[in-house]
Amino acid sequence: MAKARRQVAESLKLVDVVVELLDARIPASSRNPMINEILGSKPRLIVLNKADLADEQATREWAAKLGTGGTRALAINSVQGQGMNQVPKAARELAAPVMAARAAKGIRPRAVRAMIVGIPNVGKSSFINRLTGGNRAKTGDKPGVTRGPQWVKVNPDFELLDTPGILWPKFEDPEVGVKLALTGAISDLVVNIEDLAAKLLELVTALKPEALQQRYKLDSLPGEGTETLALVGRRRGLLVHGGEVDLSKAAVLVLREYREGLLGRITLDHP
Ligand SMILES: Nc1nc2c(ncn2[C@@H]2O[C@H](COP(=O)(O)OP(=O)(O)OP(=O)(O)O)[C@@H](O)[C@H]2O)c(=O)[nH]1
Ligand SMILES: [Mg+2]
Repeated sequence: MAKARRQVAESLKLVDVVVELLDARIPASSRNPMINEILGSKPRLIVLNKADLADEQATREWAAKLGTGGTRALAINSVQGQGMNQVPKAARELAAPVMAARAAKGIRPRAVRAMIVGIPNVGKSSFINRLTGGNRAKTGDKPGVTRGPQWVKVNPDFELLDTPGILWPKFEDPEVGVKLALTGAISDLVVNIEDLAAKLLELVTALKPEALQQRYKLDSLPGEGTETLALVGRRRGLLVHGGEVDLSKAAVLVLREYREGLLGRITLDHP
C-alpha cells in the first residue's frame, strides 16, 4: 500500500489533472479514504465508471455531490463508451488555470497531461483503452528506447500517463469490505461466497425487492439472506442429493447475475 502511494505521488508531479475512477455502484466504498491527502490540490476529474450497472438517479445524485468546489464529476461506461467524449474537454477546462499560468511565464504550450487513479478492477485499463482507441504508447522494439514515463495521446491537446495508479480501498469497515467484494475489487477467493451472496440478497431486498422477486419468481422475500439464497437455489433447481439446496452453487449464480447487471441497476452506496 505504501509503495502504491509512493508511485502515485511520483506520477502526480508529471500531470496537470488527475482522473479519479470510482465504481458508480459504490462511489463511497470505492474511494481511497486518504485520497485528498494523496492528491492534494491537483485539479481532479471524478469519473463514475460502470454507470451502466448503477441506478441512474443515484448516479445523478452522486455526480452532483462529488462534482463541487473545482472538482468535476462525470458518469461513464468504459466498455461501451457512453460519456467518454466529455472527458478530454473536462480535463482541458480543469487544467486551464495551470496552462494560463504557464503561458504567462512564457513557457511553450503543450498538451494537458493527466493520470488515472483507482482501486483494483474499477476499470482503469478499460478506460485508458477506450479513451485512446487502443492507440497505446509505442515502446519500441529495441532495448533502451523507453526512457521515463510513457504518454498516450488521446488528441493533440490531451495526453494520458500510460501507467494507472492503484489506490487500495479501505478494508477495515466490514460493510465496505462486503461492497468491494460484491463489485469485484476484492477476489472471491478471500471471502466466504455464501455469506457474501446472503449479504447481497439482504441489501437488494432492502433497496429493490421487486427486482429480486421478478428475477427469481419469488412471491415473498424472507429478509434473511441465507433463506432467500435457499429459495433462489430451489427455484433454479440447484440441489444436492437428498433434495437439499446447493447453497454454494446458488451463491455463485446470484453473485454472477448481480455483477452482470441481471438483477437490474443497483447502487449499493447512497449519497
Ligand atoms: N459493465 C461495465 N464493465 C466494465 C466497465 N469498465 C470496466 N468494466 C469491466 O470491469 C473489469 C475490470 O476492468 P479493468 O479495466 O481490467 O480494471 P482495472 O482497474 O484496470 O483493473 P486492475 O488493473 O486489475 O486494477 C473488466 O471485466 C471490464 O470489462 C464499465 O463501464 N461497465
Ligand atoms: Mg488494469
